[in-house]
This record gives sequence, C-alpha cells and structure tokens, in this order.
Amino acid sequence: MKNLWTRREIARLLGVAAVPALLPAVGNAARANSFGDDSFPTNFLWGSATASYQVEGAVHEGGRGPSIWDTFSHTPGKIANGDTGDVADDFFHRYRDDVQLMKQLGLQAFRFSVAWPRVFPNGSGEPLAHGLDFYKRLVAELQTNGIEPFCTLYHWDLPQALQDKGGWQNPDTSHRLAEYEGHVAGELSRLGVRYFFTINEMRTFVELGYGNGTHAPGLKLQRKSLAQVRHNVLLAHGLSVQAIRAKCSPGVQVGLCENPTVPVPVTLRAEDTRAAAIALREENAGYLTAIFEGRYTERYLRELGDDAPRFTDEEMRTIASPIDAVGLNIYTPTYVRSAPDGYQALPKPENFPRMASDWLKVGPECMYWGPKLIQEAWKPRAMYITENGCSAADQMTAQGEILDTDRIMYLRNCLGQMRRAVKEGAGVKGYFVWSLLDNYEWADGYGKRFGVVYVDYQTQKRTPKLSAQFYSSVIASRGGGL
Ligand code: GBH
Repeated sequence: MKNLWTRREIARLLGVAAVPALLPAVGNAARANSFGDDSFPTNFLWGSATASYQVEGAVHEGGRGPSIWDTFSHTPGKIANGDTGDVADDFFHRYRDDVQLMKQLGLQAFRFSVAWPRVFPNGSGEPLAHGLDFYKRLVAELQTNGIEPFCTLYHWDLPQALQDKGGWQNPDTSHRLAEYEGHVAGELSRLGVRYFFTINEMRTFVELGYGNGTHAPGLKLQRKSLAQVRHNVLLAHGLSVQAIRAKCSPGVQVGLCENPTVPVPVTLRAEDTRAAAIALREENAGYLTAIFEGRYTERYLRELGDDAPRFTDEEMRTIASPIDAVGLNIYTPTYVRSAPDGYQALPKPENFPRMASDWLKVGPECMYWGPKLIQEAWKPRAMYITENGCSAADQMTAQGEILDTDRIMYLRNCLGQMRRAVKEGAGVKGYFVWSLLDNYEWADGYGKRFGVVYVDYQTQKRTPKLSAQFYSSVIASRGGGL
C-alpha cells in the first residue's frame, strides 16, 4: 500500500484544506470542492469493473462446473502464451484485500460478474445450495465498506453443458439464461443489490465467439446462423429482464452492458453529424437498436436478405422490454462521414495512435459522441459508462512503481469528453474504469494489462499504478480540474 497517496498528499495536490477519510457512499452529501463548476454532479458514481473469469480463478472450487472459457482457454493455440483463467487474480480468495484497495482509492461502486456455472454447474436444473456464497460474501464486504455493488449476470462464461446442447444456437439457452438470472437477482437483491445487467457485450461474444472464432466457443458460423444467434441472445436479454423483475422489488434497476459502435463525425458539418446519428442506429442494428426500438431496421434486414433471422412480433416486444439503465462499454471510435446511402465508416490509417492492444485506437471523442448520440436517439432512463480504460505496456521501475502516464493520458482525455457530454445533458450517472486489476484479457491472455492496479502473477501482489493515484484524485475532486 505504500504507493497509495495519503489524504494529506491528495489534499495538497487538489489545493484543498482536507479530503474526507472515506469517500461517501452513494447519495451522500456533497464533498468540498474547489474546482469551480466543471466537476460532475455530487451523485455521479465513480467505480471500477471486472468480470468473473478474468479475475476469480478457483475454477474447481465450490462445485463450479466448467464453462466454455475453461474449454477454450485449455485448447492449444487459442490463447496467447497458452494462458488460462485457472488462477487469474485469485480474486475468489483475495476479494477482501481487493475491496480494501477499492476503498483506499475512494471507489464508490464496483461492477463484478457472476459465473453462471458456479450457480448451475450444468447450466440448468437445481441451483447449487452454496453456489452464490462467494458473491454474497463479496456483496456484504462491498456494502460494509460503503461501495455500491453493480452486478453483471452474464460476462461470457456459458456453462459447457449448455454449449454441448448447441449453446447460443439453441433457442432453449435463452430460457435457461432467464431462469438463472431470475434466481441470482432474486437472491442478491434480498441482500440489497440494486443494479443488475443481464448481459455484457452481446456484440463481442456473438461476433468473436460464433463469427470469427477468436473467443469461446470458437465457432465460425455462416451469416444466416450468426444472425439467428444474435436474435437468440437479444431474446435471452429480454426474457432475463422479465425474469429479474419478477423476482425483485420494483426499486431494482435492470439493464444491459453493450459496446456499441460509436460513430464520431469527422467534421462538425451538419451532414456529418447527421450521418453519425444514422450510423449509430445502423451499426448497432443487431443489438442496441433492436432493444430500444423493438424492431430490426429495414436496412439490417435488407442487407441480410435470405439470411435474416426468423422472429415473431412477440419476441420483438420481449426484446424491447423496458430497461432502467444502459451500460456503455466505450473504448474507441468509428469515424464516419456523410455518404449517398446515409453514412460511410472510414478505415483508420496505418499510423493511427493506439494503446497496447492493436484494436484500441485512441479517440477520446467517443466518450462524448457515444452518450450524446444515444441520448438523442433513444432517451434511455439512465446511462452508465460501465467500462472504459486501456491496455499499456506497464513496466515496474527499480523503485517498484508503475509510471503509466500513457494510461493517464488516455483516461484524462476520455473523462474530459464524458464531462462534455454530461454538461450537454446526456444522462450518464456513473463511470467504471476497466479495470481495477490487471487480469485475464481473453484471447490475449495475461499479455495485455488493463488495470489501474498492477498484478504480479507470480506472487499475486497488487501494486497501484500511477493511474490509480490519478483516478483516485479524479474521484476526490469529482472530476473537477481534469
Ligand atoms: C471489453 O470488451 C470486455 O467487456 C472486457 O471483458 C475486456 O477485458 C475489455 O473490454 C478490454 O478488452 O482483437 O481485433 O479481434 C471491449 C470490446 C471487442 C475489444 C472485441 C476487443 C477484439 C478486437 N472488445 N475486441 S480483435
């Protein structure tokens, strides 16, 4: 912990007399702020996010069944360096210390995910009697420390037993997801969990897991089958929203987390900003657009032609079940301009600046245009940035510090753009940095580090990076003076 700043150091940095010992839990009174009017609202939530398979480890404990990610990560040639999530950050055993770390950073909220096969080892049937114990302890620990739990119910670890029956190609899986989610949300809401997300990033696990095969279960389906998988997943979301509502009290907030394609107009000419609005709906037609509008766009169906999914009106109504919040995972923009058929998405030039992951091009404007365009198009009841952050080639200095000024640059610019959106009326209620800890980055294994806290995978030692201090100071000033 010696790398963490003391309150006195933070106070000096911020130029204020003192900072509070413990940042207040949700809804508490405003803190002292000397940054004029550019800070975020006092009830804006600052948190961090993780996901079960990426941090927990303990894959054989408590009766957990195998998930498709156990199978996939143990398949030779699929993951960089042959890395698996067997141990990961050992968060399953170290969560108490990690919650203390969150508290010291001043986090007000923490987004975690539940591993389906810990609760239903075979995906369905009777839940394990103690399957939720770990999550119940985690929730209690967070609450005791004044940190609001945000629960994602599906972050890609499908029980292998369901994959053996066709996985997301089998329409039955949608119903099994809803059953599982209703059960878990019912149990955890009784402990006071108030925020649930049905699914994390449909786009990613559908397109990579079933389309190009780089994520579990590693399939490369034809276009028609892929479109049907997309539909099955949308329906799973809608059924889950209904199942969660049926098991929870009305105060519980239900939504999903998605990584929408975020169009950024290349110029501020009216035709380009109009093009961005069109692109938002069309580029997300198989996902958020269907959920918010209850229909596939004409263009989406036309382009798929004979490969369009089979669906009923009733299914579309289920898919559009009202949600309380949409979680946006935003990392990188898609630049667009106006074109005869509405818009043109532009390829990024070879030398476009990027972070350690090749796909992670630096374009902080996406944190403005994403919330802004979504606010205008769909007027969601609430938005959260449920993920934003970046990989960096972190190196520990001889003094044991990680001076990740590149990550700080990325975060500072993203936060500034998000503030611009909020000032203009986009209903963003909170921000979750991805990620608290370096963790298992799917097909990239442990090679790509996204944490604001460094993890030594040999010893499991945690070392807050300079970016953790930066984020902590942002929270303390409520984003003022970025
Ligand atoms: C999120 O995905 C995930 O929710 C989270 O689990 C993950 O750790 C985090 O971001 C960081 O990646 O390699 O060219 O095929 C973000 C969206 C979409 C980004 C798929 C990586 C793969 C591009 N992801 N993309 S490529």
